[in-house]
Amino acid sequence: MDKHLLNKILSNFEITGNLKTFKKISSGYINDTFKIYIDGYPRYILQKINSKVFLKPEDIFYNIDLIQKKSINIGVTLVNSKSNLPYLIANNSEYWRLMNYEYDSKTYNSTTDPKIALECGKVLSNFHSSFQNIDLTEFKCILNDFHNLPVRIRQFNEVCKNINEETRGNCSDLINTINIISKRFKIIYSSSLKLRLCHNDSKLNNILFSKSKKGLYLIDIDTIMPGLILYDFGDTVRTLVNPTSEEERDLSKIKFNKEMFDSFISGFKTALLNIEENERNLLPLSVALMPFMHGVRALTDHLNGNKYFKVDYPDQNLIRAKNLIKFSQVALSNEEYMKKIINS
Ligand code: GN1
Ligand code: MG
Repeated sequence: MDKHLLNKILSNFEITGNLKTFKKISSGYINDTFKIYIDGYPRYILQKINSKVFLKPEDIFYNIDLIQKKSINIGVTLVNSKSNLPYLIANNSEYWRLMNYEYDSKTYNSTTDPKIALECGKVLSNFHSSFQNIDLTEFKCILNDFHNLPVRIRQFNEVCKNINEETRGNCSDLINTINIISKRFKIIYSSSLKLRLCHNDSKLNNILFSKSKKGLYLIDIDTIMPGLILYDFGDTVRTLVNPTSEEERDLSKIKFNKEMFDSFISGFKTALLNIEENERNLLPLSVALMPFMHGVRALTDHLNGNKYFKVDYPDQNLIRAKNLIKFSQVALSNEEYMKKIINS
């Protein structure tokens, strides 16, 4: 994206300052993200929303607006465009948004620091506590069946029907593993669990920290919609207790760091969040569910020609799928341990 175009986009937002420079942020598999420096200081995050994924981007802002109307502060602040909307529509169909950049903040792709785990626990339980009594009926569903595993498995099976023998051969171990493990999660989708307003993408690198490692808030507000606490709990924990990222090819590096889990739970218990018994019983399984579902989605996309996730090289979705499914297995073998800590 060239500087001229980004400048033009920015000129439609209510901002001050002169010399603007841009840095593309490469993490993220969906949107295009840029850090904006003004007079040498990082001041804003500019994003172009992926309209192939988010078919109704205005629904994202509708949900955020509802939250703000209830005077709940989620941390992220959107800058209004000159038409007084929290986004800009450019070239008829491109949705752009601008957010304030939290000065001196940072994110982690992976860490083994228990202090970070403790803070993640606090940030996640505070996020959920603030929505504890919110009326969900008004919120829009941003992405249908986003974390519906049975639907994701159906989509995966559909794609598998159409692959050639060579591809099937290359992925057969992974496909078999998926078919075996997927049964483990049936209990989640047959339980009647409380619907809550969820972040739905609460992985470690979507949690913002101060320089002194204090957890600030969750960023990446695209998928805030009703869901299960399991989705958020599982997504934060999978990225915290695994010392390596979901891009790692060397599967022997994928581990379950118990100290990180313990620390996360200590933080998670600090907020006054009411977790119901049937939710609590399934929290450990959610730590396997989320990487499993992301892995199935990544493999589906790989077999389908990488149409959904942005890829930097042809096998990226396959590498992620292998990594994520492997971590799911590791999490399943730590289910009893997690139960013990959660109930202690
Ligand atoms: C996508 O682009 P990013 O990293 O925010 C995806 C999430 C996955 C994540 C990584 C809308 O999020 O569900 O957890 O990749 N978001 C969407 O696996 O599909
Ligand atoms: Mg996201």
